[in-house]
Amino acid sequence: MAAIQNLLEASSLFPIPSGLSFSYGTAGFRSDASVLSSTVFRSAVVAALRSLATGATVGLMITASHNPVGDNGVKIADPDGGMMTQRWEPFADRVANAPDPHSLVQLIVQFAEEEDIPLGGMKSSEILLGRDTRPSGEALLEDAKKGISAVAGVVAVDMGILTTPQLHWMVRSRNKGMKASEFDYFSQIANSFRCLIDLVPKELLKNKVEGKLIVDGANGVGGGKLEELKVMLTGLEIEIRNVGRDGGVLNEGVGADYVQKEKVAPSGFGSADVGTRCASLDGDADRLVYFRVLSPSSNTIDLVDGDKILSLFAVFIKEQLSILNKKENKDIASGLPARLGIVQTAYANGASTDYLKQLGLEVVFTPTGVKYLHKKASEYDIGIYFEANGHGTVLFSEDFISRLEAKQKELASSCAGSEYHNAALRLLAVTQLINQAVGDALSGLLLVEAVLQYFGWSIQRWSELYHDLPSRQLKVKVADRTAVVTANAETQVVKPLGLQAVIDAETVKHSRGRCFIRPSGTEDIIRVYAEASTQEAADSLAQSVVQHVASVLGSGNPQK
Ligand code: 16G
Ligand code: MG
Repeated sequence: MAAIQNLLEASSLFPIPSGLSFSYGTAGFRSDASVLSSTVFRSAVVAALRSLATGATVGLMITASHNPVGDNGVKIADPDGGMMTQRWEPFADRVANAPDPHSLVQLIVQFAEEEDIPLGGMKSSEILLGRDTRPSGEALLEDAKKGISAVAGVVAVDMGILTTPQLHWMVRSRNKGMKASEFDYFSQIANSFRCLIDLVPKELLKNKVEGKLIVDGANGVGGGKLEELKVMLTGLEIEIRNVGRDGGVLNEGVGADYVQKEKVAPSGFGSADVGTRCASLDGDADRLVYFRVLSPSSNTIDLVDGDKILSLFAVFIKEQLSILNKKENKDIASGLPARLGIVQTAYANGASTDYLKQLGLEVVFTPTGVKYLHKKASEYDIGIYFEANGHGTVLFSEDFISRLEAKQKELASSCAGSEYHNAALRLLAVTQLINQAVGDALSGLLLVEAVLQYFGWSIQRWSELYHDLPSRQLKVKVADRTAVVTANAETQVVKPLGLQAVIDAETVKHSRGRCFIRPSGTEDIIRVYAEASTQEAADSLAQSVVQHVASVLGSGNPQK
């Protein structure tokens, strides 16, 4: 069959590098860019098959997020704009590692049969391609195009340089039959931001949030995109640094990952910025953290991480819902009942979880990785999820959005301009502003800014919602990270047997102690997280657990 022959010939131009094995991992394939050609080609084949299988547009993004500039990676976005279904991950792994073109094609033919995918049929579908600003991206994107054209009936649409969340947004919009260009993305979030600012209660305008926001673009794709978006924004003063044009290196001493892990100001920020509200994006702009430089003589910061962004959003949304559901609200025949769920991982600071529970919110936990949090959050009418590292968003169910729209219309005719009507309009604006496909630093940043203006809060006031418990994260190099198996959203070690009891015995020695270990999904290491009432106690708990892990699993030294 011509289609098979075509695939065979195309893949023979992309031999896999010897001695390496690739794994789809927490967020797609990632590696040194120089060895990724065949992986990108083959991932594009997988994306093409996914598109044929679903009969819908699929996305393929070339990025390695916060990794060093020499790395690159590739991940696939499903038709709903979320991560590729986990069910297909083992297939993606087998495709990436098939030793030669013949076994590759055999694998694909067999999978296509099992999944009823029309190879070589008349069906036609498309893949949206995007890449970040990495120098290796351009060539890898060409490899992806070859992978797509090797599958009959599928076409590649090159969307150019994008943030990861922009591409996910475009895939989702395209499949919903909505406008999906970059201009549409910018317009939608700029307009909904404007709408939220216009809805700030007049009496609160006097508390106007002081001063400008300074954003660290990680020398990645986000800074330049924010510059474009900024032109369309009113009601916000932003200065953008580390845009990647002045010799700064991607993710080197800059970016959300660096700021969150090291708890220091990124390069380009210093004494002149003390007290100012600052934000940091990661290399592909799907993570966001805020911070405030504390002292003119050092680069220490007050970190306002994903947990606090989540808390800010939760307080705001809860307030809008309680306005709509006020008992004395005679203007509405019925309120707007909504199941609001908060999704965190074990990395969430214990103080944030306590705070959210004190607000009466339902808090649930999943393993690390956006795909797990996103899935859980989608089970609610409104699901807010964030990892402490700044990945997160707010999801609204279709059913809730249609009830909200109906309520808005009802209120517009009965009590336009009332607080009830405004609360409905605010929630509707949030559904438009915040990226429904995936966590998005740019839209997240605008929602933070709108909510701060709504409450009239400075970054300091926001940060004081609760005080983080001191914590420490360490990593241990081990011979085989898969030897560690966890359960209960990574809070319990199931294998090796006995290790959890040892961790428990160490943990109870410390007031407010909490500790867990997990194999990293992106590096060949075991991560150790400890929390306690003092920094010394958190450090000592982490250290002692590192020692136990090393002695059970045979390893080198703990690393920060
Ligand atoms: C990836 C994940 C992130 C997770 C991190 C954990 C996505 C888009 N990104 O960056 O959610 O927090 O991996 O890394 O899913 P680790 O497994 O090495 O600790
Ligand atoms: Mg990222």
